[in-house]
Amino acid sequence: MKRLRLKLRMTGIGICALLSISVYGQSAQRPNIVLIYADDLGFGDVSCYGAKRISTPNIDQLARQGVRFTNAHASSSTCTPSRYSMLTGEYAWRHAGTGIAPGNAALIIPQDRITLPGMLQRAGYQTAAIGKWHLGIGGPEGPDWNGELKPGPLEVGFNYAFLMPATADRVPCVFVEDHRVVNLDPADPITVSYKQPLGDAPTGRNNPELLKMKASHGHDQAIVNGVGRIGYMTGGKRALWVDEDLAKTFTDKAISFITQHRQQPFFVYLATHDIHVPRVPHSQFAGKSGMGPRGDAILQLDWTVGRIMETLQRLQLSDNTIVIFSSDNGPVVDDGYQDQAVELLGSHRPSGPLRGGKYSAFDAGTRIPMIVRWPGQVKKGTSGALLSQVDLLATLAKLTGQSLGQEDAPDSFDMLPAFLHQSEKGRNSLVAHAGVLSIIRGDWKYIPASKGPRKDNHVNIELGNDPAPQLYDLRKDLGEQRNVAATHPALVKELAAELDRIRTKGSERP
Ligand code: NG6
Ligand code: CA
Repeated sequence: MKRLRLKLRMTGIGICALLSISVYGQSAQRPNIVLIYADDLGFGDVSCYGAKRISTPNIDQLARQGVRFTNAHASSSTCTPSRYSMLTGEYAWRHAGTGIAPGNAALIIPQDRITLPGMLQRAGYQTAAIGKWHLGIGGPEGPDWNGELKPGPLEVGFNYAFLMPATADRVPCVFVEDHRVVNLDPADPITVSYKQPLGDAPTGRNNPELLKMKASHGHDQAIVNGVGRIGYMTGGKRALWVDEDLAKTFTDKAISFITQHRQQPFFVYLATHDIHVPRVPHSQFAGKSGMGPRGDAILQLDWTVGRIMETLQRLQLSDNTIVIFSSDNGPVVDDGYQDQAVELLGSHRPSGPLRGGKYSAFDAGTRIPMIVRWPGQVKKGTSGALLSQVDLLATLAKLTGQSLGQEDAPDSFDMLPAFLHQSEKGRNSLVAHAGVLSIIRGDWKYIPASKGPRKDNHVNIELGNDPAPQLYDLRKDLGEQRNVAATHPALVKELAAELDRIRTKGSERP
């Protein structure tokens, strides 16, 4: 018995030794990783990034205990492409079909591609996707909501999934767990159409009297829980989610996954619905911010962060867990519902000092809050290093000792020293994607001439399009007010050539 125990202990030592094999001179490690990915949260939306009218104590605490980045970017100024890029390490604009996905899109991530969760699975992690997916589900024929929903997250590297399949403003308004719609009554099957109304089911357009929150643009098709949505849906009554409970449901699922897997390394991708539209926060938060549902949703998001941190603390995992907090794109105030976000905004600046917002090529489109906490490993403070979420794959691969092939994650750089704030040196450049592709290199931002509209009047956001090329010196002009392209023709030419090179080469990594 004694000998067996000794043997086991020796094997244990052997395994530990294996786990800390030196990779390029640095030891591979396997901390737990929790990635809390907010939706449409702007650079200026939380108090540790300068918001004054709203207080986000839990997010601020993360920032105090970790590193707060001031020049980190989502790859794109909308959701689907940012998520695609972050999970694959490949800029979404290289891959057709990665625009904002309809609610009945087929799985967008190719199954033969390395992914962030797949790489971590290889490193021995249990991986979960919880919350907003918006990357399509099902084969080329699209999702079978009443049958097996496959392929999906489980086929691209996740061991477990509990999802809102697209967005809360897109049908079907049901949860998907692994391969099935949760709580579906076979006697009441789901029908979804993104083309025409289904029978005589009420719609936001025809029956506005049934709405508890009216649309300001779009969102006038199916009515679910008194909210008009994009797309038509009938059936699945027992499976419908309750908007007020979305945050709690996702947070609880993440907590159970963490609790269940506390003995092994885990990766939880918790993609919150907050603060996307429709903003229908729980009564615990409704009316609490004084800024209407958009502000209340920020408070609810902060609560989610607090509950996750409390759980890690309670399970004594707080020191051995990297917590990453970020957002998929910049902020929008009116994104299609009359929820008083505009009227109650007051002095709050969702973009902080930046120009533009969601959908925009200006910096507020992609520059987002990003905080990394890992006690004892991350140097506390603020970093201005230029980083992209597309780098998470190569960075965490380096951390966990996983090697990447030349073709894998072609735009992802190992930025581990910057990520842990051991260094202030970020990327040399990055490509930001809105309607147009821009390049940021050092202090300079170059937006090529583009034909699109200058402003989206529905959302009241400047899109950054201009028939003339634009060049901004972000060091002196963070708010992109003075276009200096005309006085720097050589630099414009150089940046245009660099952008072209990255675009045509198929990879940003050398
Ligand atoms: C737009 C929607 C907007 C939002 C966005 C996607 C209308 C009028 N607007 O088309 O409400 O859903 O798509 O947002 O329908 S994202 O954050 O998921 O990219
Ligand atoms: Ca978004």
